[in-house]
Amino acid sequence: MKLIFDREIECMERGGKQELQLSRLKETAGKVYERVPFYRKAFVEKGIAPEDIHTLEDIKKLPFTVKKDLRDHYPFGLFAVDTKELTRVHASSGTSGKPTVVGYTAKDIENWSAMVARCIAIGGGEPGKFLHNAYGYGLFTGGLGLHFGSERLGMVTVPVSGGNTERQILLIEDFKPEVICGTPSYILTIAEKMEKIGKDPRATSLKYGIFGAEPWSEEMRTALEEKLNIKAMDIYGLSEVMGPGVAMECHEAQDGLHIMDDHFFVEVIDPDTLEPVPEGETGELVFTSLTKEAFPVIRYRTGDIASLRTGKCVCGRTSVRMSRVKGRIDDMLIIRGVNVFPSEIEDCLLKAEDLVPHYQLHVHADGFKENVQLHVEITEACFTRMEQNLDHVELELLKDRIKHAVKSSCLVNLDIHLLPPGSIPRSEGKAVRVVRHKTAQLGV
Ligand code: DLL
Repeated sequence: MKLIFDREIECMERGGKQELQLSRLKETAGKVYERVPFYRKAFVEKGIAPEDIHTLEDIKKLPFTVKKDLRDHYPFGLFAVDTKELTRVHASSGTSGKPTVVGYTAKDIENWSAMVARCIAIGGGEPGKFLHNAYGYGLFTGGLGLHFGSERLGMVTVPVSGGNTERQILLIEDFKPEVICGTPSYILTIAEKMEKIGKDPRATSLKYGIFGAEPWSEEMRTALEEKLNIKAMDIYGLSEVMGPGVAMECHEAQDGLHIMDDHFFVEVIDPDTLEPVPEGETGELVFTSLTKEAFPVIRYRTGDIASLRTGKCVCGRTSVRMSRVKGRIDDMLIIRGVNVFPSEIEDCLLKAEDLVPHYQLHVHADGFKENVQLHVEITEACFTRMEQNLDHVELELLKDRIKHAVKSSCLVNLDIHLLPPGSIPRSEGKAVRVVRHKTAQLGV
């Protein structure tokens, strides 16, 4: 049962891996064609049948799936098994109306747990050590996904979930975990709370952080590593494809996320033309599941922006690696014609002194124009200095510095609003980086 490094799969030479992927792809295509009316119709409309898949390249002939398809078939219409065969469902909260629902058979849960176990091991976890799991438990896949993976790996799992930050700190001190999991923004909140109550976040037993579920930047990694004296690794996943554990960065290289490509086939496409982009170029991630039973997905368009690369990693693994997610297509702001992702702005903020990485972009639609304000908090030290120095010259200079930094790296002018420490709402799960305010449209 113990599983730290599945060398046979993770270090498989590419030809062998591709053969495995092709046979699993054929099986999945056959299954959805036979059992999911939505896919049968989409295949027929494209003039393709499962027997027409001869090579991995043929995947391009298959139809895409998008989030709306899940909503349109709410709750179980895209499942390939009878609901009697399910072991569990999860759902995403869904900002616009109904949630999107995903289902798992017992075999799916077994595969998912094994994949997350691999991910935790890739990120430095070991059997017998404690793992503090601060991802939210419930319909969100983060908490239970990491939980089952951690148990599968043989780690002592602390199912603390998100929230109650003081108790999190107590448990970290008393149980002495080596690994901590949670959204990067919430783990930062825990570290800041430790500082506030006079505890040294660098002095805990923690060695590795497994952070994901929201976009974060290299600068945020440095901030978390320095604050907590740990190695911080990126874990990626989405409920529609499985949940956490679709890809994970290794602690040896911290250089791209190893995709579980024995279970998923990944493509990167240009979201406008829908054509694949060359290796190394950025585009939208698209996943096809290769082993899922209850809810297989064909060419699921994630809306996440990243790039792919092949080649052996220094850790020895040969799986395809994805870059850090740069942002989501729907979180991308187009400010006076320039595409900007919140994570690019985060990079600039973290390079500036006197700021903490708590920020929000407020988008005010004013007729057909969008006005974007950047709200960011200053440090306690800067706030105290500002209170003593009532002419606020220091603040104006700081604003100018940020404005220039954002202008030179993201090519846009933003309205900067500096706020006292603690003013931006903290989240126990995914941080809200973009807030859209709607005002009346012109001519209405
Ligand atoms: O967030 C699953 C997860 C849980 C991943 C815990 C990692 C850790 P959803 O709630 O369905 O599932 O949200 C999926 O979150 O499409 C991305 O936009 C974003 N996301 C997930 N991981 C990362 C990451 C979980 N490492 C959506 N970097 C995805 C950037 C991420 N964005």
